[in-house]
Amino acid sequence: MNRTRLVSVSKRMSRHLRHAPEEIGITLDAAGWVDVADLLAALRISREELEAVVAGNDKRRFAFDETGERIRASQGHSVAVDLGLEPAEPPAVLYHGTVERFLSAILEEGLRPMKRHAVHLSADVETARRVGSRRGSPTILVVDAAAMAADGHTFHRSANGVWLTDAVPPRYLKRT
Ligand code: HQG
Repeated sequence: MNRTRLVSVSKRMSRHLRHAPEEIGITLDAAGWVDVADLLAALRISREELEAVVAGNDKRRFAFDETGERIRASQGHSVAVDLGLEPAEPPAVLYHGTVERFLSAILEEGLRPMKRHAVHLSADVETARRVGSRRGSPTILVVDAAAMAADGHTFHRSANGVWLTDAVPPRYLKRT
């Protein structure tokens, strides 16, 4: 499968496995899973193509279950799903890449999940920079995850290594 096709199928999968399953007539279960057979039929792709997209995806956005018969997005949903992740001890600091135009709101009200289920945080600056770059010249915020955890905030780590938390109040945020 060439790169253009790979990216295009991946984008369709992100859209339908995170935000709009009904657009292609599929239903996600409570944990976000869909039967592979249903997804293949809905996207009109083969199992080999699906496997190429899952394996070739730069962020490992999708994961099969242990049977290989179901698939889901590992994070990023706006539809109601409970990924069933165990709470995890975060590293002392995490990073969030955003853009200047959101900064005054963020520093005033903290990071909010906006349309997604959770605030997405990165374990390294490089990843946060890439996340921020999607919207323009990136600004990196440092999150005092150790203090948040000590204060009782819960963190989860998605299957593809993204750190998730409900919200980050402004007192835990610092500009780099
Ligand atoms: C901003 C991509 C104003 C926040 C990425 C961000 C990530 C606020 C935007 C994943 C705010 C939400 C998630 C507040 C947060 N006031 N703006 N209080 N709180 N924001 O896309 O973190 O490629 O929902 O800074 O790589 O950018 O899709 O979140 O700019 O991992 O797999 O509101 O999505 O992954 O945007 O990105 P998003 P995000 P995928």
